[in-house]
Amino acid sequence: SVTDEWWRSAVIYQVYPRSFADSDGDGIGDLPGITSRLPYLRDLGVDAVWVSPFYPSPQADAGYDVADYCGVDPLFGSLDDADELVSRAHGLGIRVFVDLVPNHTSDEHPWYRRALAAPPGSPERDWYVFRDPDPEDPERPPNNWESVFGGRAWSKTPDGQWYLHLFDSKQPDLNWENPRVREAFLDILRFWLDRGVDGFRVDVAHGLVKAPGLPDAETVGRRAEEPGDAARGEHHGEGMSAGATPYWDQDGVHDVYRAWREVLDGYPGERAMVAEAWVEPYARIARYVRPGEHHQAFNFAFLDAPWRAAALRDTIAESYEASDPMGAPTTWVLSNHDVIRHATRLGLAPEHFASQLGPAVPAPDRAVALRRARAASTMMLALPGSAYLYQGEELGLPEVLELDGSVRQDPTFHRTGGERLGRDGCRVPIPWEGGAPAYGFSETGESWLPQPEIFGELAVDRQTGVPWSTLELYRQLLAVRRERGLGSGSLDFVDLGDDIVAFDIASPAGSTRVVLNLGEGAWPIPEGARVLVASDPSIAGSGAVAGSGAGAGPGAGDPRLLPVDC
Ligand code: ISL
Repeated sequence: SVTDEWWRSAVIYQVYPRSFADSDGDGIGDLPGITSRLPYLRDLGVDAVWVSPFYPSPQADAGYDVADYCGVDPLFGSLDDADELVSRAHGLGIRVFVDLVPNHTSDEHPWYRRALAAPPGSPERDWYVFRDPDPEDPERPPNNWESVFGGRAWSKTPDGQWYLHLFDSKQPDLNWENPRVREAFLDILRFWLDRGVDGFRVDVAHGLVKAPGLPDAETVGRRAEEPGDAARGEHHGEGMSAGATPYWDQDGVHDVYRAWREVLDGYPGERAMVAEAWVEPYARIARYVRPGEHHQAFNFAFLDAPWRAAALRDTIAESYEASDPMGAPTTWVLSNHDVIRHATRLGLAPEHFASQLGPAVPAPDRAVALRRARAASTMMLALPGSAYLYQGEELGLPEVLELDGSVRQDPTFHRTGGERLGRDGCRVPIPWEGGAPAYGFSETGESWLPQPEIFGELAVDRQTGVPWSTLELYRQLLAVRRERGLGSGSLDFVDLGDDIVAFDIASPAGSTRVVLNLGEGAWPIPEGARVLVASDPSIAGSGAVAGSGAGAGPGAGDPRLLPVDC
């Protein structure tokens, strides 16, 4: 339903177009595929979808290399298909965010082609970050910056100048000092807002503006190479915090977002934007969300939090504390298209959590990881604030770790010669029907990445209507969240012992207790309480949803979480 500031408590579902549903049988998902599955998302109970990039692109980074911000890649359909998606979604009460990629374009974008064709020093080149090489050595780049995907952040052009790319060499960084770049993006915002989209997910929002003079990044003081640091260092290391890195989180970037916010506010219907800013500490993110800028920013704190009660409690408490000055509640994220799916991650040792971009990850015990993932999701969807879901997490899909190098497409894998595994394992196409070719992803049986057999068991049709399936758990969670007003409630921790994360949420619908038990013992169900939903049948038994659930005993070590109606 359309309420004031809907985004404050919204559940927003990320669709990764190439892997969601394929309508034309080429093995790559597309916009008509998404549209055909919108009723599924309505039944799941989400408020909005965020659709990852579907613009014309050479697909060097799965569409995060945009060659035209105002079009649709034929791979995914047409502009008419985009319009149809938005209008059908709206008809079902689902809002739509598109993904805006302002830090860089594709090297096949006409702006970049024009820049390359023009001489050094020309206005055309000024759209990007071109620089002469190190004066002492033309073979050395202008500074020591490194690409997030591995290797240096500069590549040489045929005329001897170098261009900056914080990501792949096919993703040249735009020059946000150039007012023409700024104007161009205001037009892009208007283009999509005019077509009816409800807002934007802003890619690499902490990038864009670079420190004047492009000074070397300080390498001293960065943590030494602990396991998992390869990835962690990119977005969680000291190097990222408080403006210390000359290419992240510069003060000047906020002017950009203030101008964008004015554009959004000029449209009816509470359009919104969410910042993807990998910045630490989390309090620093408040600067992206203060009034007049983004409505939300992703809170990635759960992606790092080890499976320990104290760590989870701290993560929640710190997130609320940090979001206080934001003027908006926090968001919650357990999975997305860049990280290890939480139905695998939560079974790994913490040093592997951030190693999506790191070397091979050992396969965890799937049952343990899934049980934890279901408990974590139950907790997340009960937390006040806005929650982001990544397609397939509602099926309990694991990360696919065993993909052969020959099918991997993430530039990270290729840029590092396979040293970093990359992100393909969380991007394997969604299984819709357990018995169909490509598990219903595509009628022809084509799939751009091979799906493992376990995907057949986890297919949507295999879980629909099945008690205790992960899909039914998510449906219940979203229903309970809505009925109990959890997303907009207020939270108070309850002390039920060291191994239990427990809190009460007060809302106009009443008080709801949420319990995540990581220990061995039982926890007391408050007098007169009724278990509304539980992540684990071994704990609440058949009474978990409607019965009394009294005396529900724990399975040894079973993590579990039961919102309880008090
Ligand atoms: O993937 C990461 C960690 O697992 C990050 O370093 C990620 O590259 C970074 O957070 C930015 O991500 C976004 O921009 C990238 C794109 O590859 C990602 O898919 C996108 O989410 C470049 O556009």
